[in-house]
Amino acid sequence: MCQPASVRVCTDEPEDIAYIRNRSIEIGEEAPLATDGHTIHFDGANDLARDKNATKYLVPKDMDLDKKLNQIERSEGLREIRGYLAGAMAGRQMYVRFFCLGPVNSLFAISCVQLTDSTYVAHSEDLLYRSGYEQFKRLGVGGGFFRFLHSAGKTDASKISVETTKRRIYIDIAEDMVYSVNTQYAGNTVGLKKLALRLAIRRADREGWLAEHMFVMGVHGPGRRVTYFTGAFPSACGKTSTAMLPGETIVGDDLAYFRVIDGEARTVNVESGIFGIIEDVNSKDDPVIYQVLTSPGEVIFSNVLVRDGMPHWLGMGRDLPTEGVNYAGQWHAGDRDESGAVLHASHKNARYTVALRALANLDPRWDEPNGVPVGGIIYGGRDSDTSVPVQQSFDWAHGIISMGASLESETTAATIGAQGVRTFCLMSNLDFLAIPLSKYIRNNLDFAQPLASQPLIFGTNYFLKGRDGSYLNGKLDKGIWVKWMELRVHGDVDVIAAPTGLLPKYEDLKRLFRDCQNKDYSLDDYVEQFTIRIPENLAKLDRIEAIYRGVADTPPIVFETFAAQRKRLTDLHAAKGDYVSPLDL
Ligand code: SPV
Ligand code: MN
Repeated sequence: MCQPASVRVCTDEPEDIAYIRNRSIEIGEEAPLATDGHTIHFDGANDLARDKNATKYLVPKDMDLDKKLNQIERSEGLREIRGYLAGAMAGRQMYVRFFCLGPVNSLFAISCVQLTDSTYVAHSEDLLYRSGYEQFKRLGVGGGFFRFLHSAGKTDASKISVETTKRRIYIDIAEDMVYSVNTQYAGNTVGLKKLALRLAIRRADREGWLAEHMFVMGVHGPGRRVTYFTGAFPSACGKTSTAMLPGETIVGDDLAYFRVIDGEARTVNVESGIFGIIEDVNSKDDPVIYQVLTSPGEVIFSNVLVRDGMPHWLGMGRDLPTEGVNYAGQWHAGDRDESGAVLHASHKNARYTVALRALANLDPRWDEPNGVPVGGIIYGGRDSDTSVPVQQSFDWAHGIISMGASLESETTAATIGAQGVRTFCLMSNLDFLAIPLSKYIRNNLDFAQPLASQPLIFGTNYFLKGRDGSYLNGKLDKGIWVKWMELRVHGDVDVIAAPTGLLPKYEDLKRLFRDCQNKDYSLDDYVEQFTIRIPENLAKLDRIEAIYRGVADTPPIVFETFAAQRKRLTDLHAAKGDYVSPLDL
């Protein structure tokens, strides 16, 4: 169908992996930078983020997927996308790659095959996923493969996809197959990332496990104790920088599978690398990743500014050059795009791609076949005015419903569209849901039933602002919140019950700030940050309840949980007014 000039089937052997890396430079999808191992890749000016509108499920006529999910009738969609793919690889080489999601030889493992005409996609996957050719030989064609077919489509002299109005990402749930065409941005093309997540959510639903948009990290407690946490944050809301917190260890930063093994909740990193947002990565806020990005070693930079062979990005902690080359071509400070908006030196969704093995803080258990035990689960959004910086749910169902299923976030540059608009983002997984919302919530609620000990659930908010509009917390305060959560998992500290959850006590945070960061945390700061904002919390409940009233088959416990939360908030309001200090609870 795609009519490539030739086909290169790659094995797990180093020479095949090197072939892709070299070929990418040879044909110009990547260019070498001055530092050994570093390359730059540019996506097109209209192709710098996930395209939610062009991403659709192919759904057979007689099937009813949730109406909140973007879909197209299967035969119509197949006709359209196969039309775009027909002949799309003419004159180019097609690469056939085999990978594995999750640790190989494990219960979690899912075999994948990617066909692509993009060396950038194929190279990225070498950094981001475990090799799977040997597994493919072992399992053969009956191995339950996820399959991905991608073509960049028509490209210009700089190898940029030009027909972005014909960009399509279609997910054929009937065949575990995803088609992607006329795009290069990794979130639309790297099959094993967000395209596989959609298929995995369906497989997990059938088989009784969970596929989540979550990091996995080890938080280091007193003594030599390590407690594992997973966290769901919408894109560009502090997920990677939480997983990379100094002093802690990373298992993964984006995708996690969960299973119950011997009565225990276990999780693995689906990937083996990071495709992370580069903006604001600097030596002060993200020292570990900054070190990797400024040292020799394999790194793909995408959509940053390049000057004299060096990558530059917003928030890197240095003055940026006033000219260079970026995704828009030659760039000078003050340049504007067609719509008159200022063109930044680097794009807000500019990223880096590195293998986990490059990281000094990689958790030693990151690749264990049975994963790591889950101590706690964190849900966090970009919320300037409602939720406290950190709180624990009353129990599993309260956490799943009032934190995960109620997650909202102000939109960011990780998806195409306006930024700063408050949107509903269920478990930060809504973009990738491939089953009805009610079913997904039910699966999350049910997951903990067989567990002897259920992970604790926490809600965080790194983006709370004060009356003057400035952020109430520093970027590294999240390092204290994870330490506090770790202590909670082991029952080492007490809490204050608020209507929305269980709050930390001032003295515990004060001690943690002093011991971990040598900082004086004032009582005034604590009170301002942890004041329960009742009108804002009630408004949020109104918004979320209205959404679930429009969701078919929402489990009744969802509405019961909202009603109980509303009653706690209105009772406190009657007694103490709009804004209640944690010291008055
Ligand atoms: C995200 O946007 O959530 C990412 C990057 O992790 S993408 O590959 O675009 O999904
Ligand atoms: Mn993500």
